[in-house]
Amino acid sequence: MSPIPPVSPPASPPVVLTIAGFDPSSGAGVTADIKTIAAQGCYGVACITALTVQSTCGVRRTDAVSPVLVSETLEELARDIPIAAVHIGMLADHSVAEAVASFLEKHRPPNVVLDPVLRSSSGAVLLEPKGAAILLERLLPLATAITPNIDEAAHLTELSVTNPAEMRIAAQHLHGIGAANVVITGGHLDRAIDVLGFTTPAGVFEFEVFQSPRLTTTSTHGTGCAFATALACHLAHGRSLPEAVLLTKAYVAAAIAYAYPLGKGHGPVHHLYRMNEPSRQRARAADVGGSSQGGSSDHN
Ligand code: PXL
Repeated sequence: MSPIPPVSPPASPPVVLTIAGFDPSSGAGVTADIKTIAAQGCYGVACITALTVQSTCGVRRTDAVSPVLVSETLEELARDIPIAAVHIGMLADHSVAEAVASFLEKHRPPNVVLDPVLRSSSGAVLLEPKGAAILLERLLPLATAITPNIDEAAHLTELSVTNPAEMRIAAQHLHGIGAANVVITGGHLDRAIDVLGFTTPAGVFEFEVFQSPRLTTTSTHGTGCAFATALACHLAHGRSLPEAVLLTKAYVAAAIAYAYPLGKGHGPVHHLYRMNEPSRQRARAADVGGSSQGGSSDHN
């Protein structure tokens, strides 16, 4: 009988850190982000910046976490685990934004995707104006990419942002104030148009426009979080920005298309829709039946 070969541990996936608020309905915020991260084949760790009281019907209340707790959480994670990418979502107030900025300035983690979350779609303030100033002055220059939607782009640039031409101008403006790369998401337009302004290896700021049909649905809660978090994951996998945006857009479109009804308001997207794909179900059934050689190495 041949000896049993030593079992080597499986390769660890890239670790993606999400720094964001807690949405108890798990459509947005850290619990949604962990699902998005798992769906891209990465391992998610999280630092909660704020608790919110909300459901699919809207945000009722937000309470920022103590900035000391945020700093200690980030330092604890950074001491222990190599971080391949960071997603930054809701920051709630300026003291939390400052704690996050100090962490980024000290550790300079790679692949930082900054989603400038200012308000919920129900209109609740998710970052007060003093916090937005910190975001622009200290976080934006440290981000690999910033992912405002058209409303956030208009707010940050004080420009009108209602069509692809204005999206380009706003992206150029954000680049001018220190953003290396900018993705303005236009899910609110007639077609789902995203404009990527990115710095080429030769140092030139170029544009690429991504278009897809607009999906008619009420399951849109957390699409911004899913987009920014999936983008961080694709960068963690080593993909270029244009490729990462393309893959991210496809993921979010499918997560919207596969969403199931939940709650009385705007339901969540189906972050883990890939678990229901027939080929994966067959692979899992084969695994359970013991007939497989150990299953697929595909994490998605
Ligand atoms: O989608 C923006 C957003 C981000 N993070 C948290 C939220 C929301 C919107 O409600 O609650 C925690």
